[in-house]
Amino acid sequence: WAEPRGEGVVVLRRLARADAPTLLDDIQKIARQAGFRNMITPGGHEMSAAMTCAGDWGWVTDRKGYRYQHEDPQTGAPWPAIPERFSQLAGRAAEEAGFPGFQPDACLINRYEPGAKMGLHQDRDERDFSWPIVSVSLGLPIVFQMGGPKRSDKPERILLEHGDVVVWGGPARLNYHGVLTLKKGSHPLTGPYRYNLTFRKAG
Ligand code: MD3
Ligand code: FE
Repeated sequence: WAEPRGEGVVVLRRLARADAPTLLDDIQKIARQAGFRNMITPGGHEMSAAMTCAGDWGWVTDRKGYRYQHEDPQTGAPWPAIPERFSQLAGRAAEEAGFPGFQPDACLINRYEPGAKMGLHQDRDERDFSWPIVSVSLGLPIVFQMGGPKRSDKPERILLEHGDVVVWGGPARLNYHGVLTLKKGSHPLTGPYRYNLTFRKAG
């Protein structure tokens, strides 16, 4: 079911649940080519979420800054392609939220283990903020923090569970957001992990 949560945010509860096993197989295939790694922020801190990417553009961070690039810095090879099933799901979710024709060219894949988190931040390295970001949560649940356009706006907490898909567009596109620390648990499909896919139009 679809739950509007303020301007520009649509939560599609469980939309990806039926597809989850194949999505997770695809994630493992991507990770065999472009492995999960804990990247370093420009400030010199290691991110606690491990990441990899698929698509024409992949998001990277190192001491030099944040950017999108065509190649995996770990191998120099192009990022793996976005699997057809991923694009179909992202397009369907965006359409349900009022963004027909969404064709993402970047898919960031985050893997959280117990203790991993992501502090409040904005996603602003993409070229065109008129396209939404679509996120898909798989595995263990996590508490998501949805803030506003200013860092000081008090975030609202939303529990994101296995199969939940959220579309962030329009006025919510540049909102601050993050996730609290993942609690220990065991999910039948992902074991100790939570995976998050985010689909973007980066180029
Ligand atoms: C709201 N990931 O990869 S997904 C990220 O759960 C990121 O891994 C989190 O933030 C995660 O950048 C949150 C939900 C999300 C993603 C992008 C957004 C919410 C957003 C962009 C704008 C506003
Ligand atoms: Fe983000």
